[in-house]
This record gives sequence, structure tokens and C-alpha cells, in this order.
Amino acid sequence: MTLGTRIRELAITPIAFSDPPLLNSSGVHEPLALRCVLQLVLEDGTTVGLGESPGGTDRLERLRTAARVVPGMDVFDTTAIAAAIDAALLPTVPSSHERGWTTSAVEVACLDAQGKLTGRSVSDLLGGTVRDAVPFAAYLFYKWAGHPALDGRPAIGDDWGEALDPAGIVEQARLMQERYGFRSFKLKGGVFPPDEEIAAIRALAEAFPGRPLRLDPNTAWTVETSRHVARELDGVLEYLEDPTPTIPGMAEVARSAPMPLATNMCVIAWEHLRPAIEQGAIQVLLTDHHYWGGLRRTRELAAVCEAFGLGLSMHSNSHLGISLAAMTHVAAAIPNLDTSCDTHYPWNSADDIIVPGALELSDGCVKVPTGPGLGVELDPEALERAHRRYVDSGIKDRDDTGYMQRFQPEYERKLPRW
Ligand code: GKR
Ligand code: MG
Repeated sequence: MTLGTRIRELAITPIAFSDPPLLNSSGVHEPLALRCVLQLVLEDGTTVGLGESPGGTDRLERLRTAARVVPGMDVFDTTAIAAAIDAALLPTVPSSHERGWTTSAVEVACLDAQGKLTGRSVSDLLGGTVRDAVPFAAYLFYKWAGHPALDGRPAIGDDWGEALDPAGIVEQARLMQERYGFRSFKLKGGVFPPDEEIAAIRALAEAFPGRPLRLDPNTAWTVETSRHVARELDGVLEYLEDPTPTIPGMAEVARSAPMPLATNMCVIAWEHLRPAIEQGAIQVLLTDHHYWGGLRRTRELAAVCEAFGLGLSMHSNSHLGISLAAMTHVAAAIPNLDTSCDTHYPWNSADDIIVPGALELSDGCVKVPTGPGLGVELDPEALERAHRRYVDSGIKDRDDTGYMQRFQPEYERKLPRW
């Protein structure tokens, strides 16, 4: 082992940051979203690799298990590191998908540290870039004007406004385009009866002629409803994302849908690929390095998609800049990335914990950072503030349904709903 490449410590910091009241098929986003920040310190005490993972009690606990396993290992030995973490989690976490969240976050931190040691960017370590800037789609959500006052907490407004009908969604898309230059749009559906969401997509098509559009109801529809929506939006959607649950369900819809079907829900682990491909359930896979085993495994997944003629796009969840940097590096290194990627970043970027400047969303793209590693630097004060918010809030897990029920007690999570 080369001197200086051994891992001394993996520090895990749970954080909370502001999130607007975005609606989805399970309820509504709470005022705070949760993530964990990883700092992988090498034995020189100064090289620190950064990672970012979704938060929540279980994920935090699993990251803490990983932190007990990795000290002493070589930061370049990412295969052995993933295997050691996987073995430590296996007795209590049977799902390979769930274990993948932990190994992925640690791999990103290792790659960042490797880049800092060698003076090369993460995309260089992945084989080099095929594009200098990565295109992202505007991620549109039905939303309330603000978080209503609750339990003595005052209402929390934002500068996006309300979007509860086609006109509101078109206005939000205009703001997204004006602020970030997005050239493609994804609407999070599964909130209103399908015909209202069809109307919103048609309104977007009229307002932004020729721009790629996608609709994702997160499995809120039956097979029959999905077929109806697919017929109605023939020629309007670039792809239809997760209209209905399960691989067989998606396969039934795919038999008659005129547009490609995409998923980040029914194919989320390696063992799902074979049945999905055999049954023709999907035409586009939305990859996500946070659960596919990290950035190198995401590149491998891209090769599988290439081999089987699947299109490739990228999923996102509420996140901050370390994740955006990782998404951008891997997307820049994948030749067969066919469409723009998803990102929640505009909804959360004001509370980022990295030093501003390295990542900018403009013309609908993020330029690939060129500094060593991920090319982003942690802002220790911002991290401390975000950690304080986590501690003070007492919130430990995301609960879109429970939060919705605070305002609409009769609300039920029901998938499919229509
Ligand atoms: O943040 O409400 C949300 C999204 O619905 C998210 O939870 C999904 O994971 O964005 C995601 C998706 O594409 O399914
Ligand atoms: Mg989705």
C-alpha cells in the first residue's frame, strides 16, 4: 500500500435543509429534507473525501456501521471496501438494494479522496468525460404556495408560488427556464386525477413547443389507467415514468404504450434487470449512483443498458451539491446517456453546504467541475448549521404521508390510486 492512502476515519454528519411543500403520490414534502454528509479522512489527516447520502434512521445507522469497517483500508481498494461494508450489513439488511445505498455513498467519498491525492477529477478516474456539461431537466412539482402554519410554527413561504393546475405548472416551468435555462421538463404526477395531469402536460407542450416532456406519477395508476394516459399523450411525451407498480405491470402497459416507459422504481437492483428485459417492461432506465453501488457501478450499468438497447437517464431525490457534483461527473463519463438528467437541486440549493461557485445550473446544464476529486469544497459553517437544524428539528425520517395528514386527516397513501 502506498503511504498515505489508508483510511483513518469516516465521519458521518446528519443534516437537515429547507424543502418547499412539493406534492407527490405519497403526500407532501415536509419543511426539512434529510441527508447525511460523509467525510472520509485519510491517514495524512488532511485529505478528506466527501460523500452525500439520503438521511433517515436506518441509512444513518448503516453508514455508522460502514464507518466502523473502513478504517485501515486502502482508499484505492474500493471493491474490497464495498465487499467489507456489504458483509457487515448483510446479517441485518437482507435487501441488496438497501445495502447499495451505503456502499455507494462510501465509494463516492473514496473517489473524491483518490482524486484529491492524484490531482485528477472524478470523471478522469472514471475514464474521462464525453461531455463538458451535463444537461438536466426542470423538475416540476404540484405545490402549495407555502408550508401552512403548524403547531405554533409560522407559515413558510417561498418564491416559487402555488402550482395546483395547468396554469400554475406552466408558470413554474417558465420560472425554472428563466432562472436556470432548462430545455426539458419533467412533471411529478400522481397527485391529481390523471386527466388533470394530462391537461398539465398538454399545457406545457403548448407553452414550450418541441421541448422534451416527461410525466412521473410514481405508480399512482392501474395498468388500465396507465394505458389511457399513454394513449392520450401519444406524441407528447419523451417517456412515461413509473405509471404503474411492478415489472409485470409495466410490461403490460409497455405492450400498447406508444412512448417509451422509464423507471427508477421497478428496476432498482441488478437482479431486477433480467426479468425487466425479458418481459420488455421498460425502455429507459433511470440510474442513480446513490443506490446502484456508486459511480463505477453506474458506468457498468450504462454498459448493460447499451448491450440490451435500453435508454439511460438519471433519477434524483432532494439533494445538495456533493450529490450534484457526483451525478455530474458520472453523467459526463457515460457515452450512452440519452436524455437530460433529473435534479431536485433548484428546490434545495439555497441551503447547500459546499462553498459556492463550483457548481452552477445555467442553460439547463452543469459544467463538469475540473478541480481534483469531485471539485467541490465543504463549507464547515454551513455544515454545522445544517447539522444543528437536524438536531433541533427532532425529525429523523422522511414522512410525506404523515405530514399531509396533518392538514388533511382523511388523506390515505394508496398506490395505485386511480
Ligand atoms: O421528491 O417527491 C419526490 C420524488 O417523488 C422522489 O421521491 C422520487 O424518488 O424524484 C423521484 C422519482 O423520480 O421517482
Ligand atoms: Mg421517478
